[in-house]
Amino acid sequence: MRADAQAQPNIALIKYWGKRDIDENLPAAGSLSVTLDSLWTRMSVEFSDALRGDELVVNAASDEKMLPRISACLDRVAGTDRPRASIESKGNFPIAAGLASSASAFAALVVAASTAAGQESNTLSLARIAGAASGSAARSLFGGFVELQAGDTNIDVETIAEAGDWPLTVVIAITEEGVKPVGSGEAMNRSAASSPFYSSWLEQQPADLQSARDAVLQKDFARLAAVAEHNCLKMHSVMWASRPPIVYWNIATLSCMEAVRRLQNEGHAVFFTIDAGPQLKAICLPDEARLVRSALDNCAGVVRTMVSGLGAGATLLEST
Ligand code: 2P0
Repeated sequence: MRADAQAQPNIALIKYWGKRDIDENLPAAGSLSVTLDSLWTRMSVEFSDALRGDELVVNAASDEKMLPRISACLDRVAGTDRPRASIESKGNFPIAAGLASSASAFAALVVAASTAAGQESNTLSLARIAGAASGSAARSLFGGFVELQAGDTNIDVETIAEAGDWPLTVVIAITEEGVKPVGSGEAMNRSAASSPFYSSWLEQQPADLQSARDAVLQKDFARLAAVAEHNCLKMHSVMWASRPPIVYWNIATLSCMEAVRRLQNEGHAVFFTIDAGPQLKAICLPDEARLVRSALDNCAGVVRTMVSGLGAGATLLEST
């Protein structure tokens, strides 16, 4: 009746930004990401008839705000007539700051909850349940390079290359530890409703996805860098042109972009991506990681940096 699972966040190189169906939380287009290995969220789920309601503790503090989304996800895993659950979550990186904490949280949650409910579920069906709670969470069920395809009524998710096939390094520059001003779900719905660039963004997603997929399969770093940066900047352009505008960057985010550009101009294999928050993620070949980290550490406004390789999908740690 109790199970613990761990998942790592993922960083999208081709972004998910926009929903086909808000109620079912179905993405409007596909996306492609890398799953990390050194950032993690651990979730423990225990079902008990003795509880009067679900209880959630995040990093040792009770969390009422997140609880309804967690409860709804547990209902999808174990049915609405399930026993109430005690859920405990721990992580080693900032929450709701554009570091995909909801991806690793819901990926770990569905693995822990399905095991605690005595189910033997396959990874794709768990990814679909996690995706209904948080679109990007579907990708954290899988390791390495992960592609999500958006169908009319469902998603498909798979690893297209293992972490060990092409071991890239991700250097994360944290420029602000606080919670982001606008949640990504609300921000993407605002983009869809008001940005004049939204329809072109969606139209171009299949071509970007194909280009990134080919680059990964051919281990063509320059091609992946070009399409991933372009895709990231298009997503932020959609946001900037929304009404009211959505600007997640701060001055340090831009300093980090400039630092990456300088390294590129010197011939180093590195590119950047930025999500729904002010942190910059630099993706590089492992040999370049020390140099990239030191360049980002030296940018004004960078609070700290974190380094991660690519890792596995969500895994069960323990069950009793
Ligand atoms: C991504 N992001 O592909 C994109 C890029 C942020 C920027 O997926 O509304 O928390 O819960 O489905 O998964 C973050 O959005 O959104 C996200 P919901 P989610 O990683």
